[in-house]
Amino acid sequence: MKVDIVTIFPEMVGAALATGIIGRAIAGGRLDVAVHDLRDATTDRHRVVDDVPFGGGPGMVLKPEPLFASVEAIRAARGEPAAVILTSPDGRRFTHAEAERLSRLPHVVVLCGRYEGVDERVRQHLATEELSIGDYVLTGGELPALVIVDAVARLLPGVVGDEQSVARDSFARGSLDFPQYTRPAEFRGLGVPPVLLSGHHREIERWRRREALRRTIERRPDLLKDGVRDRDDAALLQELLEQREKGAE
Ligand code: 4GX
Repeated sequence: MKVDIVTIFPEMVGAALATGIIGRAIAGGRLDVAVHDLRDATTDRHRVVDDVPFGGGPGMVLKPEPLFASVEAIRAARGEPAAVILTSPDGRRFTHAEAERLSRLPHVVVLCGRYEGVDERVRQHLATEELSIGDYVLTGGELPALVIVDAVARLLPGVVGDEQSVARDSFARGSLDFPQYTRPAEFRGLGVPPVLLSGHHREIERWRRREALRRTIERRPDLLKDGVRDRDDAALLQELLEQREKGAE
């Protein structure tokens, strides 16, 4: 997959992508990321990317010319992207389902917004979609771009070593994760659920599914409504919901 990121802080974005699993995916050629300095697409001596808003008011707005020029240079050098994403608090919420959708595209461009925002003509005539990573205000779109690239890249074949672990990811299943323990079996007097030490794989699997569902009912009941479940999970869920009813009486 090809990804182009347009930003006024290319060093920040480049450094984050060079590290860890994503860095390895880029080094191994599974992910082709190019980071572009928005200022390289300016034509004036001072490399100005922002200006005051028409109509007045506080703050600055990213000018349209450098953003259009940057995407046009990307088109010429790297081909026509399948999506041009603007990171913005006004965007559709970025979720795991959105990550899966993007992971099936061959080439995406991500534009990092800054200041009070971008000229509306960028939103309407350059970006093909706007994505928000959550309802909070950040200082710029660089962290959202990195969040999006990270979540998408780990879905690409061969990026995360264990394919099975990606398929079993909590949001891919529609429930939260089960509790994890590692050695030692007793730590400061705190034990580990005995079933995990029993070696009974079927029972361990069932315990994990029950605990994952219990945690999801408790913390994120909203996830349960559209989750896909097999018959065993449906039965476990029913059982837990009934237990809860009783507990509430
Ligand atoms: N999820 N921000 C972008 C500037 C801006 C405003 C409007 C384009 C349009 C954010 C988020 C986020 C703050 C990044 C405002 N750019 N982006 N920036 N939450 O809060 O994506």
